[in-house]
Amino acid sequence: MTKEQIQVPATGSDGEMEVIEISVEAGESIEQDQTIVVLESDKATIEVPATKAGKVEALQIKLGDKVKEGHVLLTLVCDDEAPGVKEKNITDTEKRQAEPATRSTKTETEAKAGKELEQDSQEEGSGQQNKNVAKKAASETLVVLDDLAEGAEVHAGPAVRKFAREHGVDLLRVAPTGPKSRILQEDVSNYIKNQVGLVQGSRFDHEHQPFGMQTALPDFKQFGEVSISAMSRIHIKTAENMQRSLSIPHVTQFDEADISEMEAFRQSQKKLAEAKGVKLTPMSFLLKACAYVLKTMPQFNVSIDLAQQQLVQKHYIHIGFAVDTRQGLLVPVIRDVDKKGLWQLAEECQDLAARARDRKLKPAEMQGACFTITSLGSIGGTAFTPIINSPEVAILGVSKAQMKPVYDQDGSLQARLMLPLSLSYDHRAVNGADGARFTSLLSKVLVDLRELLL
Ligand code: CAO
Repeated sequence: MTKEQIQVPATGSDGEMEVIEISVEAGESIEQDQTIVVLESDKATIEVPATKAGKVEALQIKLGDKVKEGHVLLTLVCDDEAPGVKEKNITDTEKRQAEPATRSTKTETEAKAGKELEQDSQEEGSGQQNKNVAKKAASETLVVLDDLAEGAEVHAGPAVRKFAREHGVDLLRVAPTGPKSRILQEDVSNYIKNQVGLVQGSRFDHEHQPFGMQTALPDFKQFGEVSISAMSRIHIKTAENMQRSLSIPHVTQFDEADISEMEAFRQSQKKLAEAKGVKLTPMSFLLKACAYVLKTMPQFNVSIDLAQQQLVQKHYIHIGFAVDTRQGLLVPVIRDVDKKGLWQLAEECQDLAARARDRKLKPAEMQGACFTITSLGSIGGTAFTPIINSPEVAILGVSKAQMKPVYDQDGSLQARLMLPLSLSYDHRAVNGADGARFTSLLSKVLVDLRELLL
């Protein structure tokens, strides 16, 4: 057994540094590279790691002390085989397995092992070494963690960590924008700004935090083979929009419409459709029916501006519809749907969907929608919860129509073609009763086409 004194290392700072954090206690078994104290100079925050593993015999400093290079921080009792340390680690691991750790436990463990000695300006040089240390700690703690984010690594310099600590920010929640996925101070600032914005109801700052509360990912290679590819621009844009829409309080109202008559009518028009070179699918009927309901219930044709505490009522009816393309989801918009007939809607729908798939849509053709329809009807499923296309306040999801046994008004059982509807709406703009009224009216209109055809 030997005794080691751990001193303030060369930091590049001539002046005194204040002890702002003591990360270990007398009697504690510590590992090599674990942070023992955090010092603050007038230029930077420096985390001092243990140069060896061992048991802390005595601390030679206290909080607020002013120290310089060479100042003794603590005395360590070291053993070449460090049995005490091993024993302590096993006990700790067993204890943690018995009681699942919280995120803060993980953050603390990871933070301790991943600390860097040098100042922020010198970080990149020894980045790999620190990364390895952090990796080691992360894999040691993985066993006790129960979600993906818990296995994640955080790469951030001491000043950034201190800044995050001071503001109560969990770095696992901050999207890094620095080189090699490092979290910069401005990432933490932007995260705080976004959180404050969310609480105060103002807009999300997408320019600086495109994916909002993105948590750092674990190294998936530790679980098996992976390959990495870049996201397409459309995919990135969709992900950003979805993230923005996540802050909307969604409610989804489910309903069914009996479209047996509508389908009979559609089939009766097939020959004419062929002659016209147009495909008349349920989509044209849905567009027309939604336009009718939006006109009848204008509370669904608004956008809310919480920052200004205003409702923007639209007096036009433009409806977007989701198109599944190889590059990702696109939402072209059909203008003035209420003023167009079924054939014109079918033609426009077909043209826009084809150009979306050929990447020939102009940006203006994907703007200005009041409402969106997303149809998975040709694919399958019985219901889903569509995500509102902000700043719209509602979206209709349509699933596959199925023949079902339904009792009619006389109580006799009939085979009817039922279309599942899933309406998601923004509960800040629309109340639940209106949500149910919307789908009831929509079903009624789809059952009795006279409203649409007149
Ligand atoms: N129930 C049963 N059958 C349906 C249906 C429904 N709800 N909707 C469409 N169909 C049928 C059509 O009638 C057509 O059959 P017929 O040739 O016998 O008439 C067949 O399915 C194929 O239709 P389609 O897909 O070519 O045309 P569409 O107008 O129904 O849909 C479009 C067009 C662009 C909406 C669709 O092709 C598409 O891309 N859908 C996916 C949208 C999507 O990905 N949404 C998810 C967004 S959220 O992640």
